Amino acid sequence: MNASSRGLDLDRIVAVLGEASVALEILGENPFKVRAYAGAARALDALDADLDTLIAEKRLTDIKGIGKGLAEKIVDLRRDGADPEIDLLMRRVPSGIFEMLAIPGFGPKKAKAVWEKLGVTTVGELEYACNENRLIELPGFGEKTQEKILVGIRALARYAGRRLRARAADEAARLLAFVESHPSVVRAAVAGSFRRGLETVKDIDLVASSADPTAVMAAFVKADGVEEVIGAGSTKASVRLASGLQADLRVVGDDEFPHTLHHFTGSKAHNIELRSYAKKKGFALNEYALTRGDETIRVADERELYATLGLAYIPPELREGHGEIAVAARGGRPWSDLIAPADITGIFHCHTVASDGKNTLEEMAAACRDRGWAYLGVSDHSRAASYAGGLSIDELARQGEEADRVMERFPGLTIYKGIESDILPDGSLDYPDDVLDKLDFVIASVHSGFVADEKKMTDRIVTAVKNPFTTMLGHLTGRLLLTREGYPVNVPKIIEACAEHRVAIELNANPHRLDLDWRHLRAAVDAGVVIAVNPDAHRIAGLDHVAEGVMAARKGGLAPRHVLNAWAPAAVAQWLKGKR
Ligand code: DGT
Ligand code: CA
Ligand code: ZN
Repeated sequence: MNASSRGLDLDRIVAVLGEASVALEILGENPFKVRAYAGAARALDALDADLDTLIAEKRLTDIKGIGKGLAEKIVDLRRDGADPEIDLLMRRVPSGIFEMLAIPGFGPKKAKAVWEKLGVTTVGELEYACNENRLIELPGFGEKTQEKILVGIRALARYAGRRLRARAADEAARLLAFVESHPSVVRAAVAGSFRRGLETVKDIDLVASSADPTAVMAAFVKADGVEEVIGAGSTKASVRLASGLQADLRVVGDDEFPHTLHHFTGSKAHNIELRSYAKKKGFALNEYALTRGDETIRVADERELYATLGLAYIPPELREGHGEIAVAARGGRPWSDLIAPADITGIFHCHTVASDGKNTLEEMAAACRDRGWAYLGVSDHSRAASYAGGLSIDELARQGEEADRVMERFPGLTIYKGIESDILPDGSLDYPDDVLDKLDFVIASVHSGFVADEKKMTDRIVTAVKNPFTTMLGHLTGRLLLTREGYPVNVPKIIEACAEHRVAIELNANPHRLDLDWRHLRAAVDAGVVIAVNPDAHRIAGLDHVAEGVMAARKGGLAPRHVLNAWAPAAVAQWLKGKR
């Protein structure tokens, strides 16, 4: 028999049978069937006869381990490239599950457990679940396994396309320090989407000035962590780092530096708009220089570049081509008032060992004090979140007493007693009113019962916003960056409801979330909604995510006055009281 052009070759057939066996195991099907598929895959893999001959002579069943049913499937795969029964089977298992199996030490049994017990169906969700300590509770797992899985996931992520900005930060800093340390380098900076504070980045762009670019290039391609040199010319080098990230370095003369830095900071949309604006003003702007007629205009830095063009300085975070040039040209808001990490006066949304956090309330309190913060809003999971150790009414009351004790030990630190309440399917909160009434604040979040119906989801959230006990709305869309789209919701409608009912909106600062997206923040604050930059910390280190959140807030153009936890502590206290 001659296979049609759609038919699979032997290797692919082996792979399909192997995957089918895994799918059967994950679905909990008959173990004999699981083994039959795996056995057939192995037998074909070891085949030394010609497959097409065996098929033509109907001798497939002569192979040990291949029965009549499987022989028919192999014929289908060889002839049509597919088999109906295997297709049906594969459709029952989310494709992300198979990607998980690439994690070392993570087999079908573990995949089955996390899918069934935690609803995890992608590598990204699995990573998130590990970070939230969800795996240690599962039978057959433990702290060590969880840690191993995390290491495995990082290894997998090495060659994926984009990555979280936070994941590139260490390497960006290290490479910048390396370039800056070169004796001939005058100035150097990280550019690109990283500098603009975008939530994900494709690569690391670096720009440097030097009188000896060749020497800088030669050093750069030999830097620690460089695994492969993709290209190296006289002014540009591209390398692949051991982490899988690509890094590009451009080296120019120091006169050109502000222009080159500006160009490679982008964004492309901002660059294109700025060039056409410059042209209208009689200038010509490119990546090396600003000129007017025959005259080359030297600028010391980017500030001078914008000033020369008659524009207010536009910080990198705002250079997205979202109308910022028009604002700067109108002499509109100068962005020197953008929020910075030092403006943060305290934090809300912090978990402890009482639910699924790693540290005690006391440890979290000490960490907040160490960071110079005046208050900590503790909000463990509510009782419906049984998978996350949600608090019973009694446990919540005990945490309140614990908070009082801890506060005595940390004078100057206020602990606001709160809860991260699940928004139940009907939009109600997870405790009776008299329990909620005793709390200082309530974060209402959707954690389960995601539905694809935008209207239903929006109504559910708006119902929670209308609840007089809701103080703020947690991670509004439920997205996980690079992993899972948020559930469909009508964000403008929710913003409107929050404005009307004086509910703050969280900017969840976890680098996987950064939810609400910065692209919506402007509309929220323009409607009068207050934003809370919340770390959603599950351990002490998680508190520092607040810096990522502040970066996203800057991209949204927010000033401290727009951000609840950048207000003076007394104003925060008053706002919370005003809600009640
Ligand atoms: P990424 O890498 O996808 O996270 O985002 P970027 O913005 O870092 O993009 P990248 O690395 O491709 O290029 C860096 C900057 O170079 C970009 O922000 C603006 C500038 N650039 C790149 N291509 C063009 C272009 O075709 N026209 C203009 N005007 N600028 C460009
Ligand atoms: Ca880039
Ligand atoms: Zn949380």
